Formats: sequence, C-alpha cells, structure tokens
Amino acid sequence: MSSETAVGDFGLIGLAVMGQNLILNAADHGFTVVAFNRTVSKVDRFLENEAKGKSIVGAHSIKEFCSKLKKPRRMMMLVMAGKPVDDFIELLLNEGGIEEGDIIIDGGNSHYPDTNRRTQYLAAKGIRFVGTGVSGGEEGARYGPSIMPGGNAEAWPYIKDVLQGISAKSDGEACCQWVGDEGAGHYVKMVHNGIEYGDMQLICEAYDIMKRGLGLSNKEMGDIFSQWNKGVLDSFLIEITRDILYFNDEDGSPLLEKIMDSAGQKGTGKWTAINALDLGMPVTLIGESVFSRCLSSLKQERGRASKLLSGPTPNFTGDKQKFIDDLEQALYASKIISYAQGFMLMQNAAKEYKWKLNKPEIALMWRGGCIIRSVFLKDITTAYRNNPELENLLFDDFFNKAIHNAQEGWRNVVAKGALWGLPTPCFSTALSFYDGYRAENLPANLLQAQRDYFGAHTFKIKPEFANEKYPEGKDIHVNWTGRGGNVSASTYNA
Ligand code: NBP
Repeated sequence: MSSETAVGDFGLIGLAVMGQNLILNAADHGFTVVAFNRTVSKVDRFLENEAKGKSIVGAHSIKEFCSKLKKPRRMMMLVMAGKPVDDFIELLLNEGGIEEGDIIIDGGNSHYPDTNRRTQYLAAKGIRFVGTGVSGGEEGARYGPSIMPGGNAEAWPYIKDVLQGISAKSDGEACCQWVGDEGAGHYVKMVHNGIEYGDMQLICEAYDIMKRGLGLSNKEMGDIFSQWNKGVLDSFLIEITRDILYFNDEDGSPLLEKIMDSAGQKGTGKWTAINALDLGMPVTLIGESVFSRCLSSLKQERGRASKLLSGPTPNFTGDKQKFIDDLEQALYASKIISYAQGFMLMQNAAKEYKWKLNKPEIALMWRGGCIIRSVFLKDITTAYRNNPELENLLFDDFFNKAIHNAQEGWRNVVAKGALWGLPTPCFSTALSFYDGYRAENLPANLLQAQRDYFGAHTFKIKPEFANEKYPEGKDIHVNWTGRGGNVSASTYNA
C-alpha cells in the first residue's frame, strides 16, 4: 500500500466498549484514528454507526491497519488481557510489518509481570512497548479517562500528546503522566483497582450499618450519601451509591434490594493483595475487601449458617444523627488508611523492582476520570507535592490531624458493629492497622519466643537488655525446656 494511505495518527485494536469510546475520544481531539478488531465485521459496524462522519478509518487486516498509520506508528490495544495481547503482538510483528521505533501500547488490564516481559521482548526487537492502565469505564474512555502509562520511556515523547489529549483533566492538569519503567504503569493501575475494591467495600459496610443497624430506608440512606458527597467524602463512588440507593424498579421499590448479595471479581484486587503478601507489606484493607467478596460469594452456605449460628440483634438507641456523623468519620479515616497502605505498597514495589515512581503524579492521575476519583486525592497530591519523600501519608500534617479528629467516631462505629453482630471487616482492619502502626511495642516479642521455643528460629534482644549472654544484633537461641539442644535453625525471612 502506498504511503498516501498512511493517514492515521493513532491506531486502535479492539472494538469493545473501551476501544470504541477511546477512538471516539481521540477523534474528538483532532486525531485521525485507524480502527481494527479481531472480528472484522465489528469494524464495518462501527464505521457505519458511531464512527460515521468522524476522523476514523477502518482496517480489515493487521497489514492494512499498519499501512494506514504514520511512522513511527502509534498503536494501542484494548483487548482482553492475557493471551490476546501476546497474539496481537505476534501478528503485528509477523504480519503487520511494524518497524523499529514503532510504539505498541497495551491499554488493557494486563498483569504487570506480563508487561515487564513484553517490554523486554519488544525492546530487543527495537519496538517500544508501553503498558498503560486506563480507568474510568465506558464514560471515562469516551470523555476522559485516567491513564497510567509505563514501559519503554523512549516512547513517551511520541505518545504524550495523544494520551494527555484524551485523558481527564483535573484543575487543568492532565490525569496522565509517565509512571515508570516496564510494568510500572500496569502496577499502579493494579493498586488503583485494589484501592477501588477497598473504597467500595467501605461504602458497603456503611450501607449495611445504616440498613441493618439503624433501620434506615433506601431514600434516607440516599439522602445521607448525598450529604456526604458535599464533604470530605466527595467522590464518584459516593455519588453513584447515592443514585443507586434512590433508584426504584418499575414497581416503585428499590432495585438494590432485589440484587443478589454475591460479589464477583476479575482479579486485580486479588493481584494487589498477593503482591502485598509477596512484598511483606501490610495492605490489610485491600486484602479484607477481596476476602469480603469471597465470603459474599458463599451465598448458599451463608444461608445455612444463618439458621445455625447465633449472634446479637442490632438495637440502636441514642442520637441517630450523631451516629451517622460517626459513620462518616469511620469511612473517612478508613479511606485514609487504605490510601496510606496503597502508597506504602507502591513505595516498596518501586524499591524492589527498581522503578522510579512519582507519588504526587500518581495521586494527580487518580484525581479525575477514574473510578476512585475524589476531592480527597487533591489532598494526597498536595501532601506528596509538599514532601515527595514523605515516609507515610499518615505523617503528613493534614492527614495526621484528619485521622486524629475522626478517631472517636471511627472507634464507636467499629465497637457498635461488633456489639450488634454486623461485619465491618474493612473499618475494623483499618483501625487495627492504625493502632498497630502507631504502637511502639507489639506482642511480636512473644511470637519470636514461641518460634524459638518450638523451632529454634532465634530472636534478637532489645538493645537495652543486651549483654555478653545476649549480644545486641545477634540471632539468639535459648534452650527453653532444658531438653532441646543448642542448635538453631537457619534464619531467613520468606
Ligand atoms: P473486553 O475485555 O470485553 O475484550 C473485548 C475485546 O477483546 C474485543 O476486541 C475482542 O475481539 C478481543 N478479544 C477477545 Br475477548 N479474545 C480475543 C482473542 N483471543 N484474540 C484477539 N482478540 C480477542 O473489552 P473491554 O471491556 O472494552 O476492555 C478492554 C480492555 O480494557 C480489557 O483488558 C479490560 O480489562 C480493560 N478495561 C476495561 C474497563 C471496562 O470498564 N470495561 C475499564 C478499564 C480497563 P472480538 O470482538 O473479536 O471478540
């Protein structure tokens, strides 16, 4: 095909909900987009309908797709994560005729180790690979998602105009910045999704307490979420929860109460929790939010357990409005903990994987376009802009004060949940983390003693008790019973 046909500024493979909307978004921003899809009939359907009259051209083969793109080619895939991404890479290499310097962007929810592998594989062939998180669902893709690109940094100057052009803006700043090397973009998107799991579960716990603990109607709960959306909790997820609570079915009753209480998941929350375990980071809130979905999915078994296992019945007395204010504080404080944990994880991953992550920019990228967008992320951006080396979000003055002020209400809610027999896994784990994190002394001394008692796993002595018998910094084993030997196990941490 002649070079006159190379009209495309940007190519997109994958015409499902995300791909189609991102193409329309890019066309609105003045880019000529070339569209392709595995099932080619979808290309024509798209061109005849949504894409009609726009600067969008179709391709019916991968060769045609590549030939219609200006060089260096800028191509994005929005296909199901996993094998389809590898298959398309091979097609582009073997049949598309892509060349050195061309750029392939994977915008799907790929697992970051796959992105590490693909970046290296393609770099060896002179192809620049970028793995980017895209968040915001259908509407975000159409009008401005949060975009988190990472991978081969050489690609960034060539794709910055397109990605920042189509991304959401927050206070005039693009919610799209270069995240870091290899799988860093997909890693940050994974943590974003984990945090999204946590935010959603926290809201569900507040709903449960209002419904079963306070006996509020859906309209009353909708009014409360509407109120909360004007304060510190102002966010997309609080806003849609308000709308869901107000939504009535045709028979006039709330649709929400007809929906099966068994949650699904597509894996990104689980990946975050597994990675936190691998890195030894106490990201407890995301972990609990994943387990909460698992527990909910045991619907049949829970039905049987509800008839066999006893517990208290919620019985609220006192000032309802005061308790609702406490609940708002519990949600706010737990959310602060969740984000603090998420940033602890990313900070550690950056160290472990030797990425240079830009924390203020990450918070900025999440401020608009994505599912966890909120006013609160502006405060996180400010905290990290004030001090990019901030050891922990909780050490920032603003958040330190915020969590201090929220404590009384937070503790009251967790205590009432326990007394009423209502589960609050994320409120509770957030509070336990907070109390553990701020404790200079934890009972891990006993744990170490137990480990040494039964397995000769050794312990270290507190510096103030060090002496000749118990030297400071050394691995010590004691013969606790007089029966064991003096040989200790080798010391390593898994
Ligand atoms: P889907 O995740 O439903 O994927 C559909 C696309 O993948 C279609 O183009 C389909 O082609 C293609 N595909 C499949 Br399925 N199997 C294939 C295979 N074996 N080989 C080649 N192509 C294959 O689409 P989506 O919901 O638009 O999401 C796209 C990506 O963006 C995913 O990775 C998703 O996780 C991520 N994401 C989605 C959202 C969201 O809100 N939906 C948000 C953020 C990120 P076909 O038409 O021929 O079947």
